[in-house]
Amino acid sequence: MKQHKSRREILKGSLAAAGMGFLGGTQWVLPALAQGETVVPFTDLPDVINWQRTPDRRMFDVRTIDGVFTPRDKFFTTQHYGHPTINAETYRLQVSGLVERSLSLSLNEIRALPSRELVFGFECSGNRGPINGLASNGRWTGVSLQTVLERAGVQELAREFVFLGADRGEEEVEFRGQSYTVDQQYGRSLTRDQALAPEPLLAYELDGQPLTAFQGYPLRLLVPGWYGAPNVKYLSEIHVQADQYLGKYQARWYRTLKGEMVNGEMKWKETAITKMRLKSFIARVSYNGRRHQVFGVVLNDGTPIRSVEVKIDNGSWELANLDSETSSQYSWKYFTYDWNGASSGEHTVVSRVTDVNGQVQPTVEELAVKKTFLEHNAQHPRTIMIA
Ligand SMILES: Nc1nc2c(c(=O)[nH]1)N[C@H]1C(S)=C(S)[C@@H](COP(=O)(O)O)O[C@H]1N2
Ligand SMILES: [Mo]
Repeated sequence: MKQHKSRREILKGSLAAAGMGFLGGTQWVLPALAQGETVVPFTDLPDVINWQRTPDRRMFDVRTIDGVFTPRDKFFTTQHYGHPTINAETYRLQVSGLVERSLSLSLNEIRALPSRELVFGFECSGNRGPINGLASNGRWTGVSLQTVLERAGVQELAREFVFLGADRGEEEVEFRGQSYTVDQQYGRSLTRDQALAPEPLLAYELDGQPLTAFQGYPLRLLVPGWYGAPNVKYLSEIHVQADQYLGKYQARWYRTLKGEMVNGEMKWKETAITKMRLKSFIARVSYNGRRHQVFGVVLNDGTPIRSVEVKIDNGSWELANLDSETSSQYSWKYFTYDWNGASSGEHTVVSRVTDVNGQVQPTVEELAVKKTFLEHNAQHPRTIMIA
């Protein structure tokens, strides 16, 4: 607690003093930290990082983390069809298909339903080191999906719940060498069990204020513990059906091809992007005198964490401290490791996380059976230069 406050103060002061901006194409300049705390440069980063290449894709600089929640204007973002303009007055959430009563809910009607808060940090399934900028942590407010579905009444035959955004575009659908161009909305689906579970939230606030256009104004689905793609923004329709939804962003664009040994035979499985794989990464190394501190982030599906360990160069794995401020189930989590007596020169620093089921974050070698690049949760050694 105390440690975080001081880090926040330190960074706020020094970033403001340096007049630093983190927007489009700005090169990151190391902040001169106050109170003797200095950031050690990573040597595995490109010289110039384009944090916001387009309005639709913005990375968060994890070296600047200075509190539990990512600031609203720094929250990472990515979307496929730009930001649709939605009029809050005429906006309606449609619930249709295999329900007892179709619904058409205004924002006020949605806000009048019982609300709850959710602390949920997630990453895009394409997030990876060394930058790891497609991840953030938020405090969201909204209504349980369950509450809305109970109001509509779900029919016996309902198996698949399709969530469609108001954003749309032309997509090519390939079929046996032929290609058809059709208009499509961003869409994702949940099975009956997933949709009727208590966790999913229809969120209308981030950090106590209406969602930004980047984060899906006016309403988005959040599936706690899952990757970014299922968290449908600009949510305009929930369609309940019996057959499987095979839209592009459900079945094709977001999937993983991975080998798995079954009865001594390698089976190649293609799977949808759902729960976040167990991951930790090092976000920053700083020093005060000869005391160095390694600071990092853990993301997973909400399974409690047993430990995080840090390894310097070819040393042994050493236990890191898990931060209690980020201990709620679906928050991303912080860890720190105090490293004494670091010598000058280049060093390699790596972290690995283990959950209470004994699952350990894999090494790059162990993850080699994964062919496609999404869900890359391997341990990531980083290099730093100590003066
Ligand atoms: N409507 C809509 N929802 C969407 C997307 C999109 O393109 N359209 N992109 C998804 C992807 S791939 C990610 S990683 C997250 C990003 O959420 P954020 O912009 O709030 O960080 O939104 C998801 N929800
Ligand atoms: Mo994503």
